[in-house]
Amino acid sequence: MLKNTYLFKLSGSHDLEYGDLIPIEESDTIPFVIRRVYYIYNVPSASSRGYHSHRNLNQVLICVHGSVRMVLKTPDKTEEVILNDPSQALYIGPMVWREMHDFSLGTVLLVLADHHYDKSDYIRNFDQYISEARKYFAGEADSK
Ligand code: T46
Repeated sequence: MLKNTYLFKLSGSHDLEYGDLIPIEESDTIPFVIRRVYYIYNVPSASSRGYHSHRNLNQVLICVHGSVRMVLKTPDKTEEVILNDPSQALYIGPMVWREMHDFSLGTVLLVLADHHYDKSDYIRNFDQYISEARKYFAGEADSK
């Protein structure tokens, strides 16, 4: 996967007759203190969302119903991930460009975040993103 991203499995209780339940607990399940939760729904299939990066935010995305195609970018790589399983979670850390496409009808995308909403943490211009991300990832490599 791209730097600052990974997929992981959420464990829970599964029962063919009784149904399924997945608990989410910070530190055990989620690798940060959860300070904000939001969900995205009612997205027309022709709409795409995102087209930005965050400078500092850590997030975990869980598609609790339906399906969405995530396009993730760093300066040198692009990757696509389909989220269509409520027991699968996608971690996205700082400085990863994200786009959301092809929402199926009724999709609900749950997002857990480690900071309150902060407009100034967003980079919405792709050229600006590339410029900041190159410095960010070069700095990370230097510190190793
Ligand atoms: C992200 C992807 C996965 C708020 O007022 N509070 C909030 O916590 C959020 C997330 C958004 N908003 C407002 C800001 C905009 O007026 O809701 C509106 C839609 O937000 P935005 O266009 O940023 O939505 P997406 O779907 O493009 O991006 C969202 C998150 O903003 C972003 O952090 O990573 O989901």
